[in-house]
Amino acid sequence: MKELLEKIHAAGLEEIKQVKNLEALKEIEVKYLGRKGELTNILKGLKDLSDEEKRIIGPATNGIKLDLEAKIKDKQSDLEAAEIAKKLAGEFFDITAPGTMTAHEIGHIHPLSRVQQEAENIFSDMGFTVMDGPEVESEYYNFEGLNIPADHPARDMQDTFFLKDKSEQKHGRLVLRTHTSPVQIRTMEKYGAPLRIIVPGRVFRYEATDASHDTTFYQVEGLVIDKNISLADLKGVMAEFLTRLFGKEVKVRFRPGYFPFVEPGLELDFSCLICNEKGCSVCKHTGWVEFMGAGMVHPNVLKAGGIDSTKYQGWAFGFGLTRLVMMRYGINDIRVLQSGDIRFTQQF
Ligand code: FA5
Repeated sequence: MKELLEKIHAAGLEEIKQVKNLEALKEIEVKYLGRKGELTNILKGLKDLSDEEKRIIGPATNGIKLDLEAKIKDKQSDLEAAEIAKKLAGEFFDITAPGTMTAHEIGHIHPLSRVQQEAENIFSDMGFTVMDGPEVESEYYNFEGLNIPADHPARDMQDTFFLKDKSEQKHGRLVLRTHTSPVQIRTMEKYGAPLRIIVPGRVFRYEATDASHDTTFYQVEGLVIDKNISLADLKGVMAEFLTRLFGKEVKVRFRPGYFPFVEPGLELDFSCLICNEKGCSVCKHTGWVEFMGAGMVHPNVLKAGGIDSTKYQGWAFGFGLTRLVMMRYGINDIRVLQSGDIRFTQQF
């Protein structure tokens, strides 16, 4: 029996030594160590041997089994390493080749921000300074300082969001500003005359929404204060601004309008670029598009801003930036602009 074991051991070692691939190695493993393998059979037959033989053959068989197991494992590692090396030798991996993944998408400027930046650049070129002001405003700056006292019917022109905060405020209750005009007073107080500013910014109105009205939208305020300033300057500045913005000649015209903070007050229209003044649905067949409110700054407003109205005068305007963006890109519903819908913004 002992000789048989030694023969099996030697044959197993030789076969493991000679084997050339993993498949054949697996066969050797089954042949010697499997459930019906040669060594397993010997172990199964131990029960028929004498106690004396059992004591010798049992441990000897187990020793051979462990040895073959270890040799098979080593051989398996060698064969696996050899296979990987062979594969690598046959392959060329070009680490400088461009990847096959599509490039990561990066964001881009929202059309509202883009037109705002263009407007800021054009006005800056004309010598205007770009100013900013708070979106949460006091009633004083939003209304009283602009010549709209509490009992004035003009308060109803702009439905207002009031803040719940009831704490004692120096300048009345807090509101979400309904227009950018409060920054007129703030700038006059801070810098005095002369002034040449624009104020782009977000404003809020408690209104029912439709295709051209939103509760949150953007305006651009303009204010020029100096000696010998007239509405002729306003007409020239706005014609130049719109011509540069649209890249073709734009005409402007005045119509009478009413705002408590200007006197006289007016509305400014520009020539319809869609139909070249022939008349279309956008300009309601008039050839002109309503654009903004404007006028000569009211003496009460100059006074609120600490400016001597006997020495200085000026004009102010306020236009809807959001509606300008709609006109620029042919957007027919204002509500999509700030909807956050990525399908909309991806078009620009
Ligand atoms: C004003 O807000 C004045 N502060 C403008 C002004 C400034 C006049 C300086 C004189 C001197 P108005 O309420 O008309 O005016 O609004 C100005 C522009 O904002 C409108 O022409 C329109 O383009 C835009 N606008 C008004 N309401 C909405 C709204 N709900 N949604 C989108 N745009 C609006």
